Amino acid sequence: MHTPPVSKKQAAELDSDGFTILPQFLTPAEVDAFRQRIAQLFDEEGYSAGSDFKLEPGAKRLANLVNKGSIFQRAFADSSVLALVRQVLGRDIKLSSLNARSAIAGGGSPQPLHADMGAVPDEKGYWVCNVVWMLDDFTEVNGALRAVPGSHRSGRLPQQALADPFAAHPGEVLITGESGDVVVMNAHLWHAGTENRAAADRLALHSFFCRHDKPQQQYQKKLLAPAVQSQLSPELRDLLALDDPLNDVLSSQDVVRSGFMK
Ligand SMILES: O=C(O)CCC(=O)C(=O)O
Repeated sequence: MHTPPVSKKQAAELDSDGFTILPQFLTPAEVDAFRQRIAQLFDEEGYSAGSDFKLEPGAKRLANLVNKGSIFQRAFADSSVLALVRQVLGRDIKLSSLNARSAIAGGGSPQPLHADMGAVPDEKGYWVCNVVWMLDDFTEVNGALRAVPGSHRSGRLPQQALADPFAAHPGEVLITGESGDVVVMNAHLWHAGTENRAAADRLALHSFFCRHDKPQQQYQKKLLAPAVQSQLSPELRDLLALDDPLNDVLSSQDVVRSGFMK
């Protein structure tokens, strides 16, 4: 597995701005392999794609990807990415969910500024961190992420602090990049997928992590088939919290949480 090193500057940006971009972190071959498997899954799942989590207007989604191919381990078990996630959340982390999201060309429905899970930091600090794996270029017109640098330190949610979370924010930046780039983001950062005004859909994978003492967005132990679970290494089982009684208590109530989708 090709894992480019992360610089001190990138690590510092994650602290100060709330996100950092890892350029060309995936090889073109890795991007192609992800795209092929995701296209196959969209075909297989048809209209029900994404309904195992939530449907979102303006986007096609796939959920529960750990269960849908070992290829997706690349997107949640990378040592450099995990080091950055631990920089945000502390040592004890787990995967909260692994999903794909394709902003539909001309699909309208931009997202409001939000923090994932509607999460605000608690007395122990940050507890959500998201990693966005660009499988298409993110351009100014095709639904790139917008984010308000530093807002992860506000201790508030956009829906509490802003009159209109859909409106442009004076401090926001557009996070553009190339297919193969990866964005590691403190998910308390106020962020949103923008409208895709281009001619083609725009695809990304989201590996979403949380602190060990919080519920998973998608309870992996329940969602992963026994045959998938039995193939996982001890390290991956640990990341998925498959043998963690605390996680069973926290995550087993079927409450599906997003930052903004009802
Ligand atoms: O795919 C993207 O551009 C990110 C979307 C996002 O922020 C989300 O679904 O929470």
